[in-house]
Amino acid sequence: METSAELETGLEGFRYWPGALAPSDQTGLLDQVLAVVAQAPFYRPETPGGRPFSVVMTNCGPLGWVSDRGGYRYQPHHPVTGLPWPAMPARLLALWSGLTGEAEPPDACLVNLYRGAARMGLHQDRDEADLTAPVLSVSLGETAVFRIGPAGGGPTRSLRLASGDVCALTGPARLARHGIDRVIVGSSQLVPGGGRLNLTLRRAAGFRVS
Ligand code: MD6
Ligand code: FE
Repeated sequence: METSAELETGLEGFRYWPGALAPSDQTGLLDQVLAVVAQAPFYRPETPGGRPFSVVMTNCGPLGWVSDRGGYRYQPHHPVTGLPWPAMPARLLALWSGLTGEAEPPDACLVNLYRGAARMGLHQDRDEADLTAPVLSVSLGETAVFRIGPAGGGPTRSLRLASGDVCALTGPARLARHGIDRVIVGSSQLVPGGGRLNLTLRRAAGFRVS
């Protein structure tokens, strides 16, 4: 049977759990993410073409996604501090196993912070070694206008991702094109200083990293 998210987007394998995190779970997760940020501060990456991203980023887990003039890749250390990424918070590991049912834990979590006019252009997540494992996305703070469409191009649909919503790209939707058109400033007070946090959990390496 198709889920409502699949019906809305026409994308088999796109999963959406609105309100997956109750308010107390959101603050519990936020505390764990702020502890990550204290160890691994946000920084502003550049595209391979040398343009700064409008979002700032950090990571947790054994591997982190980075972008610079050398390209896109996963690496075990923060590009500015040189330190290993902090451990993946327990709440994220539990969410991954509970919602995806995957036997293997995620080995990378990219943390994006959107403030003001920050956005994310349409892209595919394809830097992971094994493109059969899902990518799970958790939203905290201000509501985002998310856009998603088929891997091969074609019509896109827009969906609002609010604080506590979780979605996943699985199976045939794993390479769907998606991005964030904008964030609705002032729609949540959860994140200190305002904004939206997005956490994307992945299996980046084709083998276990620890
Ligand atoms: C964001 N999300 O929500 C950007 N990637 O800020 C993503 O790029 C994303 O939502 C892979 C799977 C789900 C996602
Ligand atoms: Fe993505």
